[in-house]
Amino acid sequence: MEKSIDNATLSAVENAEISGIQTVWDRYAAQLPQCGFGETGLCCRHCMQGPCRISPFGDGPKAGVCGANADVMVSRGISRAVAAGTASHGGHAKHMAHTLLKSAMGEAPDYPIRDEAKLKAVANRIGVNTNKRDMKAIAMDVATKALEDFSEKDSPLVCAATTVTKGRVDTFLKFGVVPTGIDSAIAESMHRTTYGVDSDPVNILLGAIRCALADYAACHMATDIADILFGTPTPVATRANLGVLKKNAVNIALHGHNPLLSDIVAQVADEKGMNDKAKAAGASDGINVVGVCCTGNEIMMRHKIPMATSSVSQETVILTGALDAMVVDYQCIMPSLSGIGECYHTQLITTMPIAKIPKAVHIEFHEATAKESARKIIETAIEAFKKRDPNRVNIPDVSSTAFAGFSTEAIMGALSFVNKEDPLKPLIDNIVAGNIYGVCLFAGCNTVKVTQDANYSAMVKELAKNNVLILATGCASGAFARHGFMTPEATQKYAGPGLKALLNAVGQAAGLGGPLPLVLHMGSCVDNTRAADVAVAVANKLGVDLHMLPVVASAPEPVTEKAVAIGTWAVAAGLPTHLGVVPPVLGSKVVTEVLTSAARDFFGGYFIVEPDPMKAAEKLIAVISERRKGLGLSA
Ligand code: MSK
Repeated sequence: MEKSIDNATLSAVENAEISGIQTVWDRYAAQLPQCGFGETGLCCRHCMQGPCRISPFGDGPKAGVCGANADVMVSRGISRAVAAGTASHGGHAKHMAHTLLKSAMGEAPDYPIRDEAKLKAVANRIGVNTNKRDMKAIAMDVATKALEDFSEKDSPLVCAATTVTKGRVDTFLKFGVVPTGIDSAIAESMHRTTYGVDSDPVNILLGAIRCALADYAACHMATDIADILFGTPTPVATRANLGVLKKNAVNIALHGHNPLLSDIVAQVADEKGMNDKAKAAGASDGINVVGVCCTGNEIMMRHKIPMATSSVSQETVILTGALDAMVVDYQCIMPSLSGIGECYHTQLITTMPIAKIPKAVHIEFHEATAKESARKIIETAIEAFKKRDPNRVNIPDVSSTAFAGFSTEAIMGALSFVNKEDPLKPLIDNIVAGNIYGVCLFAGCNTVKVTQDANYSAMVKELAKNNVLILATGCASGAFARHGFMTPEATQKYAGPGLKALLNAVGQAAGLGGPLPLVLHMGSCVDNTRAADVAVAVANKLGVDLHMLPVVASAPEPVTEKAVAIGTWAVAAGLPTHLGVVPPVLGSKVVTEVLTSAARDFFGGYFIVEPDPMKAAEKLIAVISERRKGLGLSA
């Protein structure tokens, strides 16, 4: 299997091979064949009488020591993955909410409220009085209400209940999956899946859905507060891929998820004093900040900062020999970065107390002294630059233009150039007329288990050809950005006639002089809720619920537990959701059947597991066709 279809990735990996440096692909090869019990979800380590395992072929024991059968093991395993994903998004969201509170209390001077309109919109939505109140008072109440969503309370989470359709709320109430606290939902999932608690696989899965809806609330909260503190994204043009590194600059990569640190580093990197220091050290182009993974998405859409690469290829940025510092916050950061950094002059810098890596320099980040930390980080990178070996610099000359920053507000803004009074009308009219056949949200990661980016590339071409409007977040965004799919040129090249006409009409009306990009960049992983907001607005306008819309989701290369949580809430929201990698559930017929079929009877959404990208695109088009028929539209 080819490692990647990205020439920049392949070039950097070749550098590694020449230098005898192991990458993620080598470590994957060393793991093969991977454990068949684990791959099918049939191993359990939840107690010390284990580990237990059940053969997926039916030979050997039919249950673990406690009597947990295959259905119990698999449902408990997947439920714990959802809980871990929710804990990650919950931790991120809580960090944002605490910072908003500190900002309101005057304890975080580097975090002023940058988007007052968004603050008021969120406040009005969650029931905070905005009438004649100052921004700090409103922010205090918004942050307090957000933080209340973490512990158990006797009403649904405001960040979820106020952002979905009435029909969804009724469905969630009917099946008893309304979470009453983000942290309490995680705790409940861990409790019910521990030794000797819930052993009904369907009940366990309903618990997982309840936890996944808490994940949705956390994601929405994180996005809302990021917009309040750093501004709601608007479209910007930038570049993506390793070619964005500069030979004559101090190159700093910001990697992870939370914009609290990266946004400040991006601001400080623009300071003249910092650039003068870099130049004095011999970097004639000053400081060059680039992004990796979702932190990369956050700074790309708010600061036009170029994206170097995404998840699976994160090591390649160091392998160019031109990276002076890799600065990480939390999530999706490979521990291997420290060892690879040691093979070069690259300084790995950790910043969060919960995410330290041995041998990295730890510059702990605090909101009260954010700019001070950012300056220290940049000075550390400048010191590392002085140790760079110019003979080892090998930056692949590969990068693509990428337009980023299509927040919900930006999409509505662009549509309002076509119809000021009723911005959704052009979108809905085109869906009804069949010019837009349906909508697909691409989300999720890159994985070593498939050729990097191959699924994304094949699927987007096929769907766009069939007039499916494409939205993207997370490392899916990174893949499309690196391959030039986030450009007007890609629209001209790949869009079917109906899709091309709409993207062109909106782009022209918005004064872009050409069409909108083929793939609309909506942000990081937590920003999947931006896409949900668009779908909810369309559903409300049409007077239908989400499970009736010709809208689908796809994670062609999922990796993390966060992706499991997001996929689960997408299904609960009523979306048919494609996975390009088989999750560890095949050991249980009951779990496989619930996730791929029965979930549809409950929520309207379900998982479609299809590793072949062309077949996956065909299946998604068939689902869209079925939904169109259900709405009485041409199929
Ligand atoms: S960074 S969760 S590898 S999308 Fe959000 Fe990428 Fe997946 Fe992490």
